[in-house]
Amino acid sequence: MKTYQYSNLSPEEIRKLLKRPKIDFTSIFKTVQPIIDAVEHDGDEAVKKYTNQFDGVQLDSVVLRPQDIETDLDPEVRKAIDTAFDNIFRFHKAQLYEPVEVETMPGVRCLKVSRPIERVGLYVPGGTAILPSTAMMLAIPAMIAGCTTKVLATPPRKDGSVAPEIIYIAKKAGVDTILLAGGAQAVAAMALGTESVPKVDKIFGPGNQYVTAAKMILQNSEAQISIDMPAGPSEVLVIADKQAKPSYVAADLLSQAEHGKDSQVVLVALNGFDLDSLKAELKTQLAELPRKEMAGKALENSYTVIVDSIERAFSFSNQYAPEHLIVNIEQAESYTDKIMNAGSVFLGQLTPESVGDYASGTNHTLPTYGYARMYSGVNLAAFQKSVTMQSLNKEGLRNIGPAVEKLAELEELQAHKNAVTLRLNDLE
Ligand code: HSO
Ligand code: ZN
Repeated sequence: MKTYQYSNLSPEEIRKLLKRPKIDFTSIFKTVQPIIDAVEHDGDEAVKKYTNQFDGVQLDSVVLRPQDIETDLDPEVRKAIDTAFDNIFRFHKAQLYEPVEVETMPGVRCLKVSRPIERVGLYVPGGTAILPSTAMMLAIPAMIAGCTTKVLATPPRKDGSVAPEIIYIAKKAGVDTILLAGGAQAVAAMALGTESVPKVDKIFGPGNQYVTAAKMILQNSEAQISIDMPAGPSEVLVIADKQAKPSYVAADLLSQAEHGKDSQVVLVALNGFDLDSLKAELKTQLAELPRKEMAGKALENSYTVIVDSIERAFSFSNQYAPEHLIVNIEQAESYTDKIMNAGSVFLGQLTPESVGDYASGTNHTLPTYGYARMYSGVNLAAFQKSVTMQSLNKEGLRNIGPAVEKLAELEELQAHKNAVTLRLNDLE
C-alpha cells in the first residue's frame, strides 16, 4: 500500500487519489449488445447457448421453481441464514411507511402512498464465490414490498444445479422463478422475458462489467426497465485513529480486498495510528488467506493517506464517497453528522464491515465508484414507487380555483382554465 501525507499533496494529486480506475464501457457494450439481441430473438435457446459457452453447462430448462425443490442444509448453516434473514427482514420491514396525507388548503386533500414494483429481477452473482447473502439482500425487501413476480437469476454450478442455500432463501422469501443463468444473458432474459422467464420491470443486484453493461443498455432500451444503480468494483474506506487496533484494521481492509483484484481499499490514518504494526499485520494475515492472490493484487492498487485532523479525515472520505466506510476512531458514534457520502457506515472498533455484509440487517447492495454522492444503497423503497392522489370538495375548489385559473391563463392553456371555471360556475 502506498502512503501519502495529506498535507504534502497538491490539489491535483488529491483529485487523482479520489478517482477510481476508468472502466472502458464502449468495448464492453460491443460484446454485450449481440448477447442481448440474441436473447431478444431466440429467447430460452439463446440463454442455453450462452450458458453452455460461458459456464460450460448444458441445460434442459433455464428455470427452476424453488418451491418444488427439497433442500438439505447443514443445521448450523441454516441457523446462520435464519439469523441473518430475521435481522434483514426486521430492518427492512421497519422501512414501510404510512401514507402521507396533508390538507394543503381547506378542502384540498393530498396523499402519497407507496405501491410495490410488481415484477422484479434479482441478480445473484456466481463467479469466484457463491453469494447466498446477496440473495437475502435482494429477495427479502422484494418480499416485504409485496412484489408479485420475483425472478432470481444466478449462474448454475458445473452440474447444472443451484446452491441449496440459495434455494432455501428463495423459498423462504417467496421467489417464484430461479433463472439458471448469469452474465448479460441473464439480465437480458429478465428485462425482455423469454418463453420461460417472466419479463420484469426493475433489475437489482451486483455483477461483473458485463452484467452492469447489460443493465445500462437495457435501461435505455425499449425493454422499459429500471435498475437499482450503476455498479463498479467493491470498495472500503477505513478511518483509523490511535486507539484502532492494527490487527482489526488489517482484517477489515483484507475483507474487502479478497472480493477481487479490482477491489478498492483506502485507509485514512490519523496521526498516532500505528502504521508499522498495520503493515506487519497485513503481511501475516494476507499470507494465511485462501484468496491471498486476489487480495494481494487489490492491495497493490490501494493506499493510505495520513491526515492531521478528524475534520480532514471526514472531508476526504466525503469526497471519495466510499461504498463502505468504517469509522474506527474514539467515540465514532458522535461523528455521524459529518458523514455525507457513503453507502453504508460501520461505527466503532467492534463493528466490522462483515456484519453488514451478512447479518446486521442493513443491505449490502450499495453504490460504488463515487455514486454514493447521489445514489442510496438498496432499501425497501427501491422495490416500491410512490403514487400521489388528491381530492377536492366544494370548499377546496373555491379556495384553489382562482390560483389555478390565473396560472393557466399565464401559460396560455385555456382548456386547463376551463376545467376549473366550468366547475366553479356550477357551484354558484
Ligand atoms: N462486501 C460485498 C458484499 C458481500 N460480502 C457479500 C460478502 N458477501 C459488497 O458490498
Ligand atoms: Zn464483503
